[in-house]
Amino acid sequence: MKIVLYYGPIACSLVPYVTLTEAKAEFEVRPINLAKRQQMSPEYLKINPKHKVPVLEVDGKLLTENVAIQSWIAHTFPQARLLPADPWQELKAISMLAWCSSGIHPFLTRINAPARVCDVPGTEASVKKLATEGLAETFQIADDMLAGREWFFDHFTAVDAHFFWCYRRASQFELPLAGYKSCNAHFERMKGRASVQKVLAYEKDVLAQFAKAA
Ligand SMILES: N[C@@H](CCC(=O)N[C@@H](CS)C(=O)NCC(=O)O)C(=O)O
Repeated sequence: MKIVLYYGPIACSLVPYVTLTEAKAEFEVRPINLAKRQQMSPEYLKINPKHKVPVLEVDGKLLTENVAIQSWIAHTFPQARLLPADPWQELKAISMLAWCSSGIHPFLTRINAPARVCDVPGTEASVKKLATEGLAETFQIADDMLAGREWFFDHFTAVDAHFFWCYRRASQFELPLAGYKSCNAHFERMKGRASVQKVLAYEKDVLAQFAKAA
């Protein structure tokens, strides 16, 4: 089986990189330079007309959306236990993945690119403020969920990888995160995993390659 991951540094394609690594899958990575708008190139639009990373290619078949990609990885490599075994708990985990994708990620996008939401001059600060408030609410919910626990479920799952990316992205915007004690402990725990250390080192290399090519 040939697995290819279309990956952009900093972006949420970090999540399948982590879970594929946790699953000990062999995979090739094709870096996409989002800063240079490579996702809008005619070649990439054939791969994903939604011009997003991640895309997972499996024996020539293309899969988009982290929720689906995480489910595929978890079901293809069951020994990695990336989703809980109990069917109800598995659905709870998929619900959490969907929340990361559609409940948390959009606030990060608004903070990163407020003009994508509203291009009326002078509204940028307001878009960011509202998104920051929305994000704070999601982090409080996550903080309550993580209180007294190591992981969102009773062992590490894909949900931990997805939430880690959300939290890391928020930390890059220098938002006030100190109060989320359990999220911060989870963040540090995640940084201790070999899979996360691997992707962060890889991200550094790719960013250096992109800078050299610029
Ligand atoms: N719902 C998608 C979101 C993917 C997404 O928004 N990716 C961003 C990077 S984090 C992207 O590729 N943006 C480029 C663009 O919008 O042109 C998922 O969960 O996979």
